[in-house]
Order: sequence, then structure tokens, then C-alpha cells
Amino acid sequence: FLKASAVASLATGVAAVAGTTQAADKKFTIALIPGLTTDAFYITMRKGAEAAAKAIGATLVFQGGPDFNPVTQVPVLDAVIAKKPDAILIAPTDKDQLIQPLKKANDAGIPIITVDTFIGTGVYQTGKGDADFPLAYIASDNLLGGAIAARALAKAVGEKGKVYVSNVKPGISTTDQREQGFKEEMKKYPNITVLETQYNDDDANKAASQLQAVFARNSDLDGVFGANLFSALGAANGVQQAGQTGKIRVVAFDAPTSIVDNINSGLVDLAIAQHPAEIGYFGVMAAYAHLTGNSIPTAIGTGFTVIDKSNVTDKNVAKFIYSD
Ligand code: T6T
Repeated sequence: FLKASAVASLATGVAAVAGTTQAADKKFTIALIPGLTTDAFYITMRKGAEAAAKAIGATLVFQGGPDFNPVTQVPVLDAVIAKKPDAILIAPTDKDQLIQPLKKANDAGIPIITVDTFIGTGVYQTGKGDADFPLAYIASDNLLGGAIAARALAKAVGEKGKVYVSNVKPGISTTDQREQGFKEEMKKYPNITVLETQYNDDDANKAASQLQAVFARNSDLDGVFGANLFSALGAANGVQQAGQTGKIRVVAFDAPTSIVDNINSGLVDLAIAQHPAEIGYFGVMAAYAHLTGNSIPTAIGTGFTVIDKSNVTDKNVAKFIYSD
């Protein structure tokens, strides 16, 4: 015979696994703090998060800074913590600088899940280090994305010549890993020289001027890898302004609507679309699972869709173009 208390705990256990106990009587508020609010990548992530929130009857709060910078993101985070949401999903804008600000949220008992970017090493719940407290990291495999970009650019330039990476700034987990994956893969192409990385602070105009400056110093420049949306758009604009469309080849990370025109015109060879809606969706669902007593995986990887001239009109591909 089971004692009454054991029956009660068994019942709780079953309900927790089914994830139904608290769902029925509590409407959760889940905050999503993007890297910046005006980026098509995060606008698309928000849509996925909203869809999940609607499905579980939760309220989604979307609040972020005007640029991709800890200086503007930390005050937003503090304001969100003060509102005591049930969980925070955040794309930390720096691997190190967001550790202490997020620890405050964790100490206040708010579960943290990082989406897109990570803090520390991105390996959570290990019991080691000062940045293992987030419950989960939900994102693209950015090392793999960098390697895909390298292979594509190597092919486009005929496996020889000079290329460089247009990147945001060091310290961002995603773009650091893309560059790392790109450079590792490029070691397989001994006839390709990878020039010094150009950092643009997420400013497409800066990325465009840098392209022209690198070309001025290297008239034999063959290609560029734009490691995120603004780096890629800017580098492509720079190629166009330099009158080098089709001569300096461009491989782009991210897929805003403007990328379609750039692919069709031959300015950009290929775009690696992330699945930001999926990241947002699983972010909210993982938070909900945790809040209703279920265990969740510490890492969830989402996929890529590689878009080029051959498939850009295919609706199963075009659906991965980001929302504006
Ligand atoms: O590439 C995305 C995101 O993955 C990265 O962390 C920051 O830049 C983007 O938001 C694109 O602008």
C-alpha cells in the first residue's frame, strides 16, 4: 500500500511530467530581450516566440536596446528584472559583460535561457565556473555556419586568392564562432589567403567603407564573408560601390529580404539563413516546460537554410527569409 503522502507526491510527479499542473491556473509572463530591436533576425525570432506564447496562453514581453551593445542592453535587462517576469530569454551582446548582470536575475530567482548568443562558454548547468547558471542555450551551430561559408566562398573564388571576414566586434559568441569556423575550414585551401578581419560595430555603412579600403590595398581581392546581417549587407554594398559585382564574391550570413535582390543580381553568391523563428519558439517552449516542472535540455540546436540563385524562388526556401 502507498501512504497518502506518497500518492500525493506521485500524482505531483505525473502532473509535472505531463506539464499540466501550473499551466491550468497560471498565465506566465516570459520576457525576450534581443541583441537589438530593429534587426530582422530578432524581429523574426519575436514572431516565433509570439506563436509559442499564444499556444500556451503566456504573455510575451519583447524589450531590447537600440543597438547591439552591452551598454544599452544591461539597463534594459535591469528594467526587465524589476518587472519580475516568470522567465527571461536573452541574446547576450557580450560573452563576458552580461555574466554579472544576468547573475542578478538568476539570484532574484528568474530562470534564464540564452537565445542566439551565449555567456561564458555556452555550456550550462555544469556546476563549474561563474556563467553556467542559464538553463539552456538555443541557437544555430555557428561554428558549422562559418565552415559552410568558407566552403561556399572557396568554391566561388576557384579555391585560390584573397578573402577576408567582415565581422561585428570580438566578444560576441555567434560572430566569434562563425569567424573561427570559417578560418578553420579555410585551412583546407592552401591557395587562399585570409586577410585581417575588419570589425564594423554592426554598422553596414562602416562595413561598406571597409570593403573599399581593403580593395584599395588589395586590388586582387577575391571575396568576403559577411559574418552577420549588417556585415554582409554592408560588404555587398561596398562591392557594388567599387564596381566589382561578380568579381569580388560575397557570402552572407543571415537572410533579410534585401538579400533576395542581391542574390538575383549576382552581387551575393549565397546566404546562410538561420532559423530565428524556431529559436524564439523553442525558447518560449523551453521556459514553459521548466516553469511547469519539466526538465529541459541544456542546449537546443536549430538549423540553417542555404539560399542561392538556384533555390531562391522555391517557397520552402523563401519561407526562411527574415521578416522586416
Ligand atoms: O546574425 C544575427 C545574430 O545571430 C548575431 O548574434 C547578431 O547579428 C544578427 O542579429 C544579424 O544582425
